[in-house]
Amino acid sequence: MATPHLVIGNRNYSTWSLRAWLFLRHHGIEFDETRLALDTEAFRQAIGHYSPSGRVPVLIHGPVRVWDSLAICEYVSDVFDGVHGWPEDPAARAEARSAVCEMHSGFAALRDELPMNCRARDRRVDPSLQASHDIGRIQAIWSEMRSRFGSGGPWLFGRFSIADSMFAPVAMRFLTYGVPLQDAAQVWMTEMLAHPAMREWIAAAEQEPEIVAADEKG
Ligand SMILES: N[C@@H](CCC(=O)N[C@@H](CS)C(=O)NCC(=O)O)C(=O)O
Repeated sequence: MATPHLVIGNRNYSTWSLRAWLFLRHHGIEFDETRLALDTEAFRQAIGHYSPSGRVPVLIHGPVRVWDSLAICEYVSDVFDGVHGWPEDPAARAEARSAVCEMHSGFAALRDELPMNCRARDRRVDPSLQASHDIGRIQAIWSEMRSRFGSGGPWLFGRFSIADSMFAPVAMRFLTYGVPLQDAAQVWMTEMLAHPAMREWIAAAEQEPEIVAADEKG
């Protein structure tokens, strides 16, 4: 099988890149990587060569091109042995998909007002009503998934799933902006931030020189 090639953006800021990268890394899949710094002329010149949407992440695997983070996680689950993207149980699976779709298509206020900034700590923002609602809703998802489906392991559905990858950048945001969490949500967040692949990502983000001014808040 060809070695997959993942094209990502800045580790410090690119949440969608982190989701796909973490999923591959968690499952020990070997892959080549190209990093294109967001919001640069180099990005604009190179991205069309890799991604039909002009966005990252994109996974290239032989003749296959997958240009969306969720689609990458699902593709990897489909083609690599031993990768289980979703819980087996149909009820858990349906709820995992619902939570992932809610993340993938929603929480716009949170994403806008509390951008991921892996190397920043002790930032403070005053979230709007809508962003506060997003924060509450995400905590409720984490707590509920852990209490109803998490008995088989430390992750949202016990075993690590696409849902954990999809919410990983939110854990990063809550750390940066010091968002206080309830117990069960805090436990999952602590587990996620201690994941060896997350630590690897954060350490590499800390070495990046680029600054995207629009994502420097608080
Ligand atoms: N729905 C896409 C979103 C991808 C996306 O918006 N990526 C951002 C970086 S995190 C991007 O490529 N921005 C570059 C641009 O729009 O020029 C996914 O899930 O992969």
